[in-house]
Amino acid sequence: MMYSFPTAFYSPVATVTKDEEKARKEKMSILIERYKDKVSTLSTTPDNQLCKYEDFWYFHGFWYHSKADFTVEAVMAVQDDFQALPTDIFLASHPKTGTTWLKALAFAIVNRSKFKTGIASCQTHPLLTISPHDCVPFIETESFLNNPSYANGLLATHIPYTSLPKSIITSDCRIVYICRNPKDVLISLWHFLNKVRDDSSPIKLVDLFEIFSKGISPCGSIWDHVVGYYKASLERPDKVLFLKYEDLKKDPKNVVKKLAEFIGNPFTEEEESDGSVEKIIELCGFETLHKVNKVSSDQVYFRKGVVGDSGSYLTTEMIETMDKITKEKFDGLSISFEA
Ligand code: PAP
Repeated sequence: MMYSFPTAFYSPVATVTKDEEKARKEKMSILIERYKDKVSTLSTTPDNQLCKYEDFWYFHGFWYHSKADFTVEAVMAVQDDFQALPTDIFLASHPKTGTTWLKALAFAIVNRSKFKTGIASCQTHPLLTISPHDCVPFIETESFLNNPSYANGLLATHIPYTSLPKSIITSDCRIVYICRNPKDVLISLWHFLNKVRDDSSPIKLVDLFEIFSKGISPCGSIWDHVVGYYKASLERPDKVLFLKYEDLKKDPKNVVKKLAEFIGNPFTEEEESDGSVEKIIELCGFETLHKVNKVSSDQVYFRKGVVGDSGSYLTTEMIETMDKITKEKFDGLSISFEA
């Protein structure tokens, strides 16, 4: 499932059929109508280079789009309607921090007795034919579509911790959060937006930098998003697991084992010695998923998948600004990034 965005900022994707697009637009209109009074009271972004393409709305301390998926209306609807089950496991993230990878890993771990994970031995694994986004739905999108298909109790969300629907916290659900160096997130987002926008003029990096560094981005600020989940992981370590994209790149085996244990599917000694962990890492690795999704609309979720790519794009001043914000925002917390 490619989640699609009908505004100028994001564009609908080619694989969505006309009927699906029509139904989606109708549901979107219902949500917009439902929340129009509430949204009309919110602050919007001041005029600047990027916001001439699209406004953002400020809701409960974070910025969102309006009139599409992953929007302020979707968050309001999820807050009002979504009922979590105690057995649900939420994969939470700010956009572009490793959501797709985490979805693939969690799905492969939870379903490993049903679907063998060795690429050579089992070509029928869902992840070898469909995108991780088809395997683990976002609650925002599902609520928006009014068509819940919550598979295996695995669900995803980009909603900040403090804005999660109450039942996720009161039901004591487990939450796995993944964060990533904000500089790489900015570059990943910039490439993504320019691929999916239907406006022909590309967004300039300098314009995106300007608002991103002020905390204005979809479900942003990234810094506050990370801090919310990080603090929750300290307060409720048995319920919130905090992961870093960079650690997953550096030491996938240990992180995957930790993830499996946290979500209640630890690897047995036998599995550890028969290479099961490595098979899952290979199945969910960038190379494999990039190849599988090459001809689908979901190819936009697989660009480079490396650490430190921002160094090739950001100016020295931009790097200094971003590093300064990261240092200030994460002051006193054990969150750091090497590059
Ligand atoms: P989303 O929030 O829109 O779902 P998300 O999956 O969080 O996006 O982030 C996409 C990034 O993860 C891309 O990073 P890049 O632009 O710097 O390349 C994408 O390449 C990367 N990514 C996706 N799958 C994997 C994977 N299996 N291993 C490593 N990185 C991955």
